[in-house]
Amino acid sequence: MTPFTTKTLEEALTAKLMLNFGRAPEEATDQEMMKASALVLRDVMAMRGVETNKRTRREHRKQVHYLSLEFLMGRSLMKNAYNLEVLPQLKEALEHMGFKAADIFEIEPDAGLGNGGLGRLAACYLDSMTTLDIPATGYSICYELGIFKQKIVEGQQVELPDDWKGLGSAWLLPRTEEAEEVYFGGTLREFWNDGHLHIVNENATKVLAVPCDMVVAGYGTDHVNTLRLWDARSTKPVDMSLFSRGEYLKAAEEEAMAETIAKVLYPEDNHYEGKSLRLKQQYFFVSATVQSIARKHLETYGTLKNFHEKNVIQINDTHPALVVPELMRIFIDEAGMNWDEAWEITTRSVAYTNHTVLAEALERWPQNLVESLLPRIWQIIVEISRRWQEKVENFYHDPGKTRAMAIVWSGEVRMANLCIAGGMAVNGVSGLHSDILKKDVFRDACGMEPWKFQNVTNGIDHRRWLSEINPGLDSLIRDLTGGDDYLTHPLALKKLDDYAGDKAVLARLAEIKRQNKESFAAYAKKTRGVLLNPDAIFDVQVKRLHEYKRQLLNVLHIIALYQRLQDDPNAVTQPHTFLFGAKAAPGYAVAKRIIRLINSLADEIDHNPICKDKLQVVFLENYRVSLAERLMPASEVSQQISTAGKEASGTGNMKFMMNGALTIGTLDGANVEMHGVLGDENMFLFGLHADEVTQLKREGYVPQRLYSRDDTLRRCLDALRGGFRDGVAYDDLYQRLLFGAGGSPADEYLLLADFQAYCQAEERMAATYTDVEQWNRMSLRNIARSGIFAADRAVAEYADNIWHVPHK
Ligand code: 26W
Repeated sequence: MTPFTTKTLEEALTAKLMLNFGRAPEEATDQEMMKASALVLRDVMAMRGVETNKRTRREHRKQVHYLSLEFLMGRSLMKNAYNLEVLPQLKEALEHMGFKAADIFEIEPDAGLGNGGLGRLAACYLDSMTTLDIPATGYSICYELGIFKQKIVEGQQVELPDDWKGLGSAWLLPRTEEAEEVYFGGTLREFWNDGHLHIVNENATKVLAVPCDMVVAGYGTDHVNTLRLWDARSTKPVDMSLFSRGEYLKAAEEEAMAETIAKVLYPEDNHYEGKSLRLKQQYFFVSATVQSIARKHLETYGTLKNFHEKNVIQINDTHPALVVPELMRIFIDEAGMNWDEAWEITTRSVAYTNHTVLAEALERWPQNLVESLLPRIWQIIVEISRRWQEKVENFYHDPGKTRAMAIVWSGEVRMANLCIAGGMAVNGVSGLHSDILKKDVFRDACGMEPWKFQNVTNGIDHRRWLSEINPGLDSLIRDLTGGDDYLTHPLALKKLDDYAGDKAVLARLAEIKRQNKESFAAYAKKTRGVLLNPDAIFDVQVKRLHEYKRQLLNVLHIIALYQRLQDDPNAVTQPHTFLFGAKAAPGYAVAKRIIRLINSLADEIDHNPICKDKLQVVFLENYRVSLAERLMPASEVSQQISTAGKEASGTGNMKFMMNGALTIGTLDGANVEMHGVLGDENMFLFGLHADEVTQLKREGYVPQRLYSRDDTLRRCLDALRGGFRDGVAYDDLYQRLLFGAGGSPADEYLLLADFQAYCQAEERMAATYTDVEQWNRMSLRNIARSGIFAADRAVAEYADNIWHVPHK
């Protein structure tokens, strides 16, 4: 039901401007208008939230709690207006009141509370859980600074703080009355009372966790959910009078801790650092969350004994793994349960999603750190570990397996094993990834408890990533499928397949892409001063910068193309623009070098007249959700070229596909499922398969052999080594590929092994592009078959197979 007409919305905005900012519409700034719009929509959602909560309590509905250290929400104004079905009214009201709607949407900062895939997935799932009427809450930290802003200065990445809360906080509702206290450090004192052993934590540092709630609207429903972001505060301001009582230092410590905990999101993606502040963040948000869930449960049911029947806690990778001992602590220390009962309830409440198989991303906390920071939690982990180990020994009688499955081992706490032991389900995020978990990474655990291991292939919010950001395509789909049914039934996109032979439809699809390319080019020109040629293929690789994602392989191919063009200026007839966007973790030196290389190459090509209107490379600064929203509709080629077996799923791949881009990819992650629905004929597959990668490494991979054997490759690598016109040499990258460096083997990610196959795939792609009709047909089929990659499907699978909650 639409909550507003244009007129009533205008009235609400006017009232909001006057009440909150003391302004009449004609005096208000864009910022004030953006805030007023957010507040008006927030009011509607908050009212619906009251109803949703009442119903959940009244009907004793089971609730999902989605815990993630990252929620990469991006912007919310257009999204919420879309979901509330008032987007046209909002645009009209803004224009009528003398504002440019596009400008109002544009000034909203991205809520960048995440790094990449894992964080964006959490945001998409929140939308689907709400749309499917599942009572669900997301939990994370209200970071003061989100993912850093990236500037490119002289070709290199510079990180700037992302102070998003000024305008971004318009969506947040602080709830001081629901604050929780979280305890760090201190010493344990045990005593017996009433026949029970009691444990109290003395001299602990106390931090107050204050929820800042962000209400989330679903589409086509009045159901709303909440994203609860915990802010850290000290319980009381430091008081000099405490000095005489010797409590001053404690108070100062509490204040310092409170100020740092929620300060900044860790910008490492797929790389574990082991910093104590990160562990504090994890426990802070886990403890506050579990206490808050338990408190509400007790209010409704008066007991925690049925906790698992009414709650399920989904943990997004191992980062919130401390929920397992924290639940045990609350059940035992606060509710007085015995170990077995507490364990039974815990292990029936928690489920764990794994998002990476990279060894360097697996969390292993030093035992000393856990012990000193979280003494009671440590005791509980030790007992969990002891019992688990006993179970493993009794099952396998094999010391090798005992070691592999151990939770506490040689001075470390292995968080993945803790999650497997303490949870009812473990899932990977694509078919291939889940198989690798079962057969390799968690083989022994799967052998003992096979029923726990599942697959849920990732999905994306297709309302945001198609309908909202690509209105041209949205209206074509509505015309062809007879309405907006696809918004809630994404498989309805399949109907598009019937038009694969319809020239008029294909022409219209081409025209939509053309328009989107032109508007992206206009945006790039306005904001970055880069001139993009809309006649060129828009060939895009956007994702975090990581060696396994092989941006460097893309670069090697571009160098080869560039060299071919120098030999023969007529070698390239179809203009080709390669677009990159990627943030590198600030401490990841190699990734930063690759960014610089891309910029060096872009500059070289830019200055060579032979390349004019033929070849162009552009590095898009500060890749983020809102930039992706502009880019996806304009993209024609999607680069998904990770070393097979390394990318758990990928979700960017799905966004491109839904917007009609064709994929050049390896059989990795969800590309495998894409291939399953598209077949060889609708994508450009290349390269080694996951098992071939393993085998090649086992046999001993010698990239130098490829270097000496392959002239094109050798010439490419030599050019890379010497660098380009800016005088920066890339001998370091050359050395890494041919000889290895810093402990990593030569060409760890097999770029050289896949180089020829990749070049051939690029050639097949370029040849297909010249057959305009064929290209558009393939594009249409990609859109038609992308329905299974909707987050609605993924969330429904979680609900049916893991959470056991009903849904729409
Ligand atoms: C502890 C440091 C750290 C930080 C983040 C380790 C690991 C991570 C994430 C798990 C990395 C991540 O975002 N993984 C991505 O998750 C996506 C959603 O499932 C997948 O689509 C990507 O393939 C995977 O790389």
